[in-house]
Formats: sequence, C-alpha cells, structure tokens
Amino acid sequence: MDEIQSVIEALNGCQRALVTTHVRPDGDALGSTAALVMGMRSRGIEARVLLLSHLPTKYAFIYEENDIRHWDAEAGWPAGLELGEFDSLWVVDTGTWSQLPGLKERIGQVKGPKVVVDHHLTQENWADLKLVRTKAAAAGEIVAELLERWGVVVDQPMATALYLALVSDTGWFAYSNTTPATMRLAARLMEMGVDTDRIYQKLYQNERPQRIALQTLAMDSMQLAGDGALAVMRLSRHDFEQAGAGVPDTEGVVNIPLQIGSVQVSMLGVEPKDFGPVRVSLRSKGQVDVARFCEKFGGGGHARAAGLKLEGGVDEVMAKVTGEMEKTLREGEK
Ligand SMILES: [Mn+2]
Repeated sequence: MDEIQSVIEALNGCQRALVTTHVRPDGDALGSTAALVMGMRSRGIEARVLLLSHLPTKYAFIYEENDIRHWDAEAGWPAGLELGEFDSLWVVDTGTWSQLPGLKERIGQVKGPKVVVDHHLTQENWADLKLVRTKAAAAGEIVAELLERWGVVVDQPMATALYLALVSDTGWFAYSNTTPATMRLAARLMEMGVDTDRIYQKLYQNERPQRIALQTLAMDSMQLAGDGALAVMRLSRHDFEQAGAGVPDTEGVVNIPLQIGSVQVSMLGVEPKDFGPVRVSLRSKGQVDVARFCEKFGGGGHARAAGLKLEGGVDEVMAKVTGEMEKTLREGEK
C-alpha cells in the first residue's frame, strides 16, 4: 500500500479528528488545515482545529467564512480541550516538535493515529503515518492530492483555501518552489471559481500602517556582511513599541534585502515581546541551504527559507549567527 493510501485508510477510520499546524500559522498552514477540515466534514467526520498561537488577522477570513472554529493555545492549553476525546491527530505543514509547543507533552493522550502531512525537509519521527513531500510547494498541494484521492468533491470554498495555501508559500507563484504541478493545481482551483483578485487584495493590499513602519525600522537596521552576500536585519522590543506593531507584522520582511543583487542570504532577528529566545528567519537565493544551516542551531525549514531560535540579546544572537553564516559563505566558495 502506498503512503497516501495508508493515510486515506486513516481518514476512513476516523470520526472525531483534531487538526493542528505549526505555531505562528501562515497562509499555507491555515489554508491547508481549512481545506482538510472541510474535506473531513464533507465525509461526515467531526473535525476540530487547534491553533498553537493566535489566528492572524490577515488570514482569519479563511476560517471565518467557512465557520471553522478553533482552540487557541497561545496563552496556555485551552480549558476543555481533551486530546483523549479524539480518535486521530492531523498535523499539517510541520513535522517537528519545536513548531508544536505544548503538544509533545500531551501527545500520549491521543487515541488512534497521529498523522503528519507536510512538505518541510526537517522532520522528526514521532508520527504513526507521514505524508511528506518535500517537492510540494505548499502543504496545500499535498492536501489537494489527498482530497482528490479520497474522492472528495472540491467545492469553491475548499478551492479558495487551497489557493490561499499555494499563493502564500510560493509568493504568488514567484518562488523557486513553484512547479508545473503547482501551476496545474492553481489552474484547476481557478476553474472551480476561486476569486483570485480578492485573495490578492487580502494578502498584499491590506496592511496596517504600523506594519510598514516596522518594515522601515527593519530596513534601517540592515547591514551587509560577507562581501555583500549577507544582509542582516534586527528588530528589538523597542522597535515594535515605536512602530506600534507586533511579531506577526514581520512576515515577509526578511525577503526585502534579496532585492539587492549581491545578497545571497538575508537574515532577520526578532526580539520577542516577553522574555524568550530571539527568533531568526533566513532566506536564501539558493547558494546556501539555510535549512541545513539552521539545523546546527536546532532550527530547520526549507533549503531557501528557514528559521532558528537562540537565547540572548538580539545583537549578541545576530553577531553569532552572522559569524557562522560568513563562515558558511566562505566555505561555499572553496
Ligand atoms: Mn508550508
């Protein structure tokens, strides 16, 4: 039996599914979980969602329009959520504990299969079933295939959720992870009636001025290293206060320095609002595998988009990571 068939058997065997995704969910995480939940519902499965941090305003429409309610574990484990009440756990768009805070300690309570549906390179082996396709541009691509193979009739709301997943992870089909399969799926979803212009405006023309203010501060902090091949930006707690912005407002900011011709790798260090490790996001034009780089620090992700967390002040952390990256860039030249 192939991988996908085993997952379909698991779908057929469940009645009460809990669906979750990585902390700080993005458009792929929310679009693909929404599509999976709608697919499950269409098959009579009672599907519930657990988000490990707040539902970002930008993507909230995909849950709200489809009446997908969720538990929010950002401020602590939600009262009344008993994992033992579910007969399966579906983890979408991640396969690592570091992206699933609070879940590892409780995973033993889940009855039935724990299934990972993901496209990230960095994986840990704790799930009973895994459907991991690292060539898929988005988890939504895998969910689409799963729904199709399961015989679910994809309707306009499901298509919209899947389209949101695709465009979020491909930068509207611009990043190198976009494949002919991505475009074929996108075409099919458009034929199902997705209002692509509406999604475009929600994603790219709907920012608060505070986000642009934060972006300005990040760009102001930019320093070039490694003979211009590395761009380093940082945002301190003070910057967030000054801009009136929050951590979700940093989304996409790390991509900006890639506009510079000489830059191969861009890094953004973000100091958390409360105490805790500094989060560093990395993007690469392809010369450096940033997922492998981040694994040295216990992080991970994709070859061209990855992240890590380190304890310390933002300046100290960025100095350390910058030094390591300069070394990596020098080694790459040999
Ligand atoms: Mn994804």
